[in-house]
Amino acid sequence: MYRAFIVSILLGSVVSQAGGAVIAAWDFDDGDLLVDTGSGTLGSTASSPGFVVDAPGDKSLQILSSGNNGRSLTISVDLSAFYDPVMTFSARRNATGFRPNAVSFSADGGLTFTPAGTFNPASFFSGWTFNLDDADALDGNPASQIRITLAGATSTTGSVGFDEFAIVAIPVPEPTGVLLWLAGALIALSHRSLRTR
Ligand SMILES: [Ca+2]
Ligand SMILES: [Ca+2]
Repeated sequence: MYRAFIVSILLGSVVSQAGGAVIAAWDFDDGDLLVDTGSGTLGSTASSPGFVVDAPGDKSLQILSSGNNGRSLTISVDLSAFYDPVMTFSARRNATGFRPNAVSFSADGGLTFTPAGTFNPASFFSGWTFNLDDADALDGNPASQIRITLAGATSTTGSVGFDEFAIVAIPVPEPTGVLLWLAGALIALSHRSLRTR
């Protein structure tokens, strides 16, 4: 059931994101929070985020300890030429690790946040998708932020791991393209009205 649910939400996002572009992505394989594909920033208020080697050449981000309950990861992206953003990532937790973790978004550069759901990671890495296509305030917004707030760790060895963060969104059509289309439509309309006279 659990697996089927994750697969179905992933498929749903693929369908709705036809034509989407990767705005920013992080694989953490280089052991830092700097963006690895596209442009954007990933900030952390958690104390000492670490990087775990999962396989040769593959690292993931790890945050440890109930002391980080309430701390957050915040992605900032410029969506001035994009709309309908989707965030995908993999996450896992250990037995005393963080859950539930909350996703929220900000359309004003981080002054205010709107809740967008929660997730409970499994003990193994599995994929999560948060489709923010209803968050219309992010469409075309250069000060868009998406935040994960950690909660529920019950020991100093409680952990959560993240990998393969991506923000995908749909490019806004080029203004010149829209203007050309409008001009063409107007010409076609005027021809038609001339012909019907
Ligand atoms: Ca990785
Ligand atoms: Ca990096």
